[in-house]
Amino acid sequence: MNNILWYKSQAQVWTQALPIGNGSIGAMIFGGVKNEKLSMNLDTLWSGKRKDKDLDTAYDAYLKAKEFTLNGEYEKAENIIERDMLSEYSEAYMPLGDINIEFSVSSECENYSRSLDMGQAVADVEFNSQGNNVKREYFVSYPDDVMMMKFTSTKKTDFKLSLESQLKSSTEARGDILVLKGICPSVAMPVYYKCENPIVYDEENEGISFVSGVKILETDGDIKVDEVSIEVKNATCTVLAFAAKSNFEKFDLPLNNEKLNETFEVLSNLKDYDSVKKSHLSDYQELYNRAEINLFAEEKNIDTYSRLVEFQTDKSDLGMYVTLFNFGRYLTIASSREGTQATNLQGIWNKELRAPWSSNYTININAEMNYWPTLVCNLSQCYEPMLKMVEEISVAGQNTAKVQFNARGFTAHHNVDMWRSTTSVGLDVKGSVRFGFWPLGGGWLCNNLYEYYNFTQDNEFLRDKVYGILKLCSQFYLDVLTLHDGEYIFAPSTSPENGYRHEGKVFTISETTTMTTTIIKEVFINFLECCEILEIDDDEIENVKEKLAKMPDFKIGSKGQLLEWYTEKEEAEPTHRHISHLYGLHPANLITVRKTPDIAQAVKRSLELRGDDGTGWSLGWKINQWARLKDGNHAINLMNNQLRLVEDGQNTKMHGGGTYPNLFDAHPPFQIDGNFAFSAGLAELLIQSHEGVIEILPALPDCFKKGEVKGLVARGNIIVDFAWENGKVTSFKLNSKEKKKVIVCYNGKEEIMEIG
Ligand code: FUC
Repeated sequence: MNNILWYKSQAQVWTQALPIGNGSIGAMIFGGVKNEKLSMNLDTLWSGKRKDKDLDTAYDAYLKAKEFTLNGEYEKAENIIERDMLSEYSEAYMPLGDINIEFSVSSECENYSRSLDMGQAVADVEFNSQGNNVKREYFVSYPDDVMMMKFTSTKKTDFKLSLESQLKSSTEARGDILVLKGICPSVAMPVYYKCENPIVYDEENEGISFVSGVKILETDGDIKVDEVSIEVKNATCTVLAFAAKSNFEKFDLPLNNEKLNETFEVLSNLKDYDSVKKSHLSDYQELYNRAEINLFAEEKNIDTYSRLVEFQTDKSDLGMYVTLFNFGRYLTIASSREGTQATNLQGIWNKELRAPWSSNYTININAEMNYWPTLVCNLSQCYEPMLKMVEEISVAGQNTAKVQFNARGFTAHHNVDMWRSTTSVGLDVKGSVRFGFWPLGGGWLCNNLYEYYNFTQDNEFLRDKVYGILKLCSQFYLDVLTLHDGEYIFAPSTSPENGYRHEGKVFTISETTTMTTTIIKEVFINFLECCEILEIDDDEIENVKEKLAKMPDFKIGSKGQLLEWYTEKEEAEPTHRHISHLYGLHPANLITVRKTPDIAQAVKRSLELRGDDGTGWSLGWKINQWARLKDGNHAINLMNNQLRLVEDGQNTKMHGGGTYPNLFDAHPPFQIDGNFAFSAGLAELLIQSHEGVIEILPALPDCFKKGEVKGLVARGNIIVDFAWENGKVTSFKLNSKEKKKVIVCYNGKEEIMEIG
């Protein structure tokens, strides 16, 4: 059951529909009896084009803002940043369109079930309508790059399939293929930006176009394809395939219309349904079956919605945690594969032209969070799109570093897109400095980059990619650091996206912030370690060492909390969803319970003061934080909060995050990061390896009485299997391809072991 989501009725709204995907093509399956709807996506459909958005006024403004900030004139600093630094917004991720299918069955039916088998990445809809047993099956294959649909029925059935899109589009018949062609807008403004024409198609500056098509592969019925639909009559079995391609090639290359023909190549090269399914299963299961968690709880044989409803009052269904853990792994494989785009705020599933926050990459937490479970769950191949994004940003962000800061290296602020725009956004929005000005994005992305190395130990990748990117990132910070009262700080700074009170007003700009300092230190430390491993005598090493030694220490405030800003300030929102100042504990490892117990205690105090509520991703981050504090019972409270049922349209105004009926994370609205943070958090309760020690059951919650784990990965490229009962590890196995010595910590003791 922990591998299956199933429902007793068709989805009425998108957050009840079931997601499938191969990293590139995404579909949300509604499972309608008479009227089926599949809401489709393609990872490369974004508005706009590559454009230099950095403002020429920015560097002067930065120098003035720095001076104002260091003089305590925060208001002047914020005003000048907003006026002269904050620029145009990132582009937006676009929905492709819908496949609508009308069947000649009555909408009255019996024994309805709609399911997603995560063990196979196959979705099914089954029911009996007036004696007609109907089964529909859907999956998206990565090897064949298509979505397959198979409709079977015991009685002859007719259906009519059509395609529609909110994008500027048209349909046509091309032989036996129904084609939907379209184009993305040249401009798509974020929903929070009020203007008269938020969506603009500019013929002079055309956006990305796409070609998608549906083809009948097999049927025993009669077929008619015209320019608006595919009709099949008297069929008991029909197989259809959907393919889609855009003309996007790479962020810095022109659009390439030749790529559009690939849709037809894909559709004409397909083998029969069974072969496509067979290669889909072997591709998918090779990844999904690598990891497994079993909590040996009694399985409830009820539908997923009822299960979630019951869970609100009865937490005995421990399998719910495992199901959500598996869903995060499933979503990783369905949304991020080699060669596809990195997962955005909604993974690859978005139905709106103006999606929340443009469904872009928000890198002051969200995009990085999407990749937290990938490595520990042994899915390093699915990490490739993230690595590619970091590499591309390290190229594109050099302009932002130069124009805004007159610095070497690269930087990125909190929003980036498929075009790798790295500038600070917020043009014409009062107060946008709170989120828009945050040149620490490159640094946080380097955490993901370096973690990839930590887990995989891929030395070639370290030498060929990581080293160069870390060096560029270090150079940027080396150039912007200022000596102030004997310490190197990056002024001005913000702490995403929180504010503090000062002389009766709320500000976000500060001399520096704890997050800023922590991220820069982490970049420097990783750069030095990288040079050491590769035995590179880099000319920046001395400079990095000197500045690192004079950067501010963590500071503890009057309530025992870790300070968020340069000096102790009164927080404008004490329970703010971001916990940026705690970055050092997680995802970084500058603060740990072993190495820095006092600071870890201050983190704990800060978490207590922030409280156990928040948006979906905020709850997810806090799960991981409590896990690193080795407090599994507290983490479970947050997991339970994350499993709060949220129905479509429920807006809880930055608090009360939870889970939608289809198990998508509810910020609300839907945002996929929380799903990934949950999976990473569950793994973090059971195994940790960030302190040079492999710790088994570092934060076991009391309610996990008995369990078994297979295939989780520890840093050092070590696959770990173990079992426990009543809080004690009963067996474990460490698998490494290479011979190495490791320290293992379990049942309160530490052992040095030789493995491999
Ligand atoms: C940041 C967060 C919001 C949301 C958005 C996409 O601005 O503060 O909660 O996640 O990104």
